[in-house]
Amino acid sequence: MELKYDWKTIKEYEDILFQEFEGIARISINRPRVHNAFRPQTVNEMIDAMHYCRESPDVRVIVFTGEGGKAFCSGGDQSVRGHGGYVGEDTVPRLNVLDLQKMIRSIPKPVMAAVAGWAIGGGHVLHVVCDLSIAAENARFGQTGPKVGSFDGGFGASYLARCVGQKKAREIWYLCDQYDAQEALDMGLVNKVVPLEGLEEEYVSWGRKMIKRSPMALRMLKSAFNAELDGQAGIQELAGNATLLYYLSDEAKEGKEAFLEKRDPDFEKYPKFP
Ligand code: S0N
Repeated sequence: MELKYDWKTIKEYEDILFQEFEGIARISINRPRVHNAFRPQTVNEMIDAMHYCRESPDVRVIVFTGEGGKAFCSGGDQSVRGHGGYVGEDTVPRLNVLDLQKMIRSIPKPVMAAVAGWAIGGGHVLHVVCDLSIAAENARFGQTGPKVGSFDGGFGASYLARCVGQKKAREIWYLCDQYDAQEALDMGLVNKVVPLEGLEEEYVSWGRKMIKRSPMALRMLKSAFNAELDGQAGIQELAGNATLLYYLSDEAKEGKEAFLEKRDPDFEKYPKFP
């Protein structure tokens, strides 16, 4: 599908497009022949793009999507599924999509999924772990694990259950049924449904809105939402952000300066809040 906005390529890859427009990074799986199934290389490319997104102050919001309008992602490429994982050129079986899931969750910037067509299996989990999901009217969602001999017992089960509730999450996994965009909206699996032709405009509009919001407030909120669910790893993220804010304060700087000047720190002059 022709894009409406003037997206500039950040870096060329084989399996994905990685583009930028007005501070929005667009990571799009470009394997439409297999409904954008991912092989280890696809995932490695997305991980590389996410490293860029994390480091670049110019990237404020990320959107994951898929080329072709018929699929967001159909999960792990079954044709390269080997003994113990998905096999790439190095012949090593991997489940590297789990690393990507963690990156999506921990990057301190909002990540959206823009789902047109199929979001199935590991491709479904990919949209689930994003902060926000916008679906085109042709989107179809589902897990296939127990049908094709796999399962995702991590975010794919527990975070899905947090989104749609335990009963519905168990139904999705146990039955391997497919759900249309309206059903997904009704069960809280996606934030909004729009016509396919309006999907790009919608996620750009959401991106523009979030770019106007305080980056630090969004960062703190994301880690706060994660902390409630992610145990010690979640608390570590939230606490890391608290440390970042503390480092910005004069009180924290006094500690460092006193050490370098070989004197006792004077913390008395800093405000004591009730
Ligand atoms: C998406 C479906 C329902 C679409 O059906 P439709 O429209 O009838 O199209 P098809 O004719 O089936 O597909 C068109 C072409 O695309 C190929 N294709 C589609 N999906 C895949 C795929 N996942 N891998 C490889 N090829 C795919 C078709 O073969 C067809 O090609 P041609 O024309 O040449 O025959 C339907 O396509 C479908 O059901 N697809 C499979 C969905 C699926 O089961 N995905 C895998 C699910 N599992 C995972 O994703 C695991 C992810 C993972 O890495 C993981 C993570 C955490 C923990 C564990 C795991 C784990 O691997 O176990």
